[in-house]
Amino acid sequence: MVGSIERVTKAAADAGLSIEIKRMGASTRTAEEAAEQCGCTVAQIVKSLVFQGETSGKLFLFLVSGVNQLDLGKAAALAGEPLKRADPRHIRDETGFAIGGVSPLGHLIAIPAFADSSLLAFDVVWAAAGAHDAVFAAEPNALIDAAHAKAADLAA
Ligand code: 5CA
Repeated sequence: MVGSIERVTKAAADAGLSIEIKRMGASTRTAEEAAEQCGCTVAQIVKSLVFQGETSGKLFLFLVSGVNQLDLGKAAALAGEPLKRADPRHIRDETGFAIGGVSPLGHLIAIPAFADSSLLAFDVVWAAAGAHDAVFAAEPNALIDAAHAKAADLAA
């Protein structure tokens, strides 16, 4: 997707987060693949999961540790409405990213975001950077701030 990686770079810079995007030359579509490529634990991979409000139709972003499952009840309580998995095309239209490369940063349209507080236990976490082989490392607090996300208990 043309411009996706550049959007992540710009959003990070605009938020004062210094990142270096790495193209791995191999798939980082899943948390397991990303961990293998980054040489980190799966827990240090930030999944960027997009859900849709059943009432409003609005999208919500949940940044979840690779080892955790999003608790939909907790997520719905934070969103203020029941949630369902978002349609991949809708995700692409609003974030500008295809599934497997959805980044916490640089969406086309601002999306309310929440982050799994268990990510805060690490010195460094890795997140997708807009393509299926692109990642970047960041200190979790700095990443969560740059993503304008609210840290919360999200894990099932
Ligand atoms: N690049 C990796 C690690 S940073 C990554 O993007 N992982 S991810 O977990 O954030 O993205 C894959 C996620 O997309 C899956 O965990 C799954 O929740 C979601 N997903 C996969 N297929 C679909 C689909 N058809 N519709 C909606 N979401 C999907």
